[in-house]
Amino acid sequence: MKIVKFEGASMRETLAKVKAELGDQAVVVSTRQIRRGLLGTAYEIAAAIDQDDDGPAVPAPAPAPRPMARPTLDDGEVERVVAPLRAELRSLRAMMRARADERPPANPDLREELAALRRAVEQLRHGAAPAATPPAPTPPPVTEPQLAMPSTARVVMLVGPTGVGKTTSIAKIAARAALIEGQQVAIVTLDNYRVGGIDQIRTYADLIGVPLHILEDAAGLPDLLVELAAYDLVLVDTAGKSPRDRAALAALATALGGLPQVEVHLTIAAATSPAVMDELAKRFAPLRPRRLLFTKLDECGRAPEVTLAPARLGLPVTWLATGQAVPEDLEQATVPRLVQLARHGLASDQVAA
Ligand SMILES: Nc1nc2c(ncn2[C@@H]2O[C@H](COP(=O)(O)OP(=O)(O)OP(=O)(O)O)[C@@H](O)[C@H]2O)c(=O)[nH]1
Ligand SMILES: [Mg+2]
Repeated sequence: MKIVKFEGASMRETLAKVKAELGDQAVVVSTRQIRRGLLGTAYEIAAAIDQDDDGPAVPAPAPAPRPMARPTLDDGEVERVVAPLRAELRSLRAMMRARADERPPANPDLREELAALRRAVEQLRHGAAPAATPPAPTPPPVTEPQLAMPSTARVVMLVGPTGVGKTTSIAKIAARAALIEGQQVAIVTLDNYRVGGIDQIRTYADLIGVPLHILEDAAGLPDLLVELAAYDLVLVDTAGKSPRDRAALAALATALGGLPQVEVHLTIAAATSPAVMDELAKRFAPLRPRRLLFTKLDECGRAPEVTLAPARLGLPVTWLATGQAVPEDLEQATVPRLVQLARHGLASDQVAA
């Protein structure tokens, strides 16, 4: 495997260089904006390519057989393995309790995860050897709400309060899809009244090289989506809504009522308090959000709400925005990552690095 770095004036140009030199088999491993001169910027892409001269690919070695169960473990060893499981169990229990009264948890995957952890702790207490790694959770059925779930729709709309990072997140998602994954992407904005709102998204669309459609009125969305049917991904940006914007929210809800294909993501800053998150979920409920997108993880320490809110609101998390840089500061949410951020925050990455 060889890693080669390329530079260019734009992402598109740099990507073209990667393709010209390494061909279609190259895999982009990182992208970043770099400074050139006092005011100039350029883009750097690191790409990886398999090298033939490394010799023929050898099949991966078969996984080592699991160690045989040992009859006993000393107390310290049991404690070392049990402690993180016990903490996990506690946080899952707290999550369950927060979900509601005495009813059994509605989410079967949380229930399964909890049961698996309980079994693991019991096993260790009774002297069985620990598995090398915790048992892999069974893949979740896509119809049930989970803590984390990737976006599955062709049309994605971000909604949420003012200034939370909707437009920046749209730019990050668009840049990754268009420039790294080679998808045909279009951006639509409904943010037509805020001064500078259109300029901001237009700048991003021009830089990424994707078309931007400005909609005056949410009622035009169904026709526009028909027009954009050939695109792999259509990202719809909306204006932040204050509680006074009830009319705009109602108009958008009406348009969305006939567009079940639009996957609405409620975008919230990770440091938002549980009470405010619940209030936002209520306010945006008419838009029927199907996912959560957490932003500004770089601005908070521990972020317990990134695991608690999805369980409480019944909405899985798609993406996590971890800073202002486009397109770097965006991650696909996974359950282990959410648990890590909930417990230790983003700063723990630097400690671990
Ligand atoms: N620190 C940090 N800042 C962010 C993040 N995402 C966005 N921002 C910044 O937050 C500010 C507002 O971002 P926008 O993308 O314009 O927010 P918006 O939700 O589109 O705002 P409105 O359209 O006014 O509702 C900008 O300065 C962004 O650079 C993030 O993950 N971390
Ligand atoms: Mg915006």
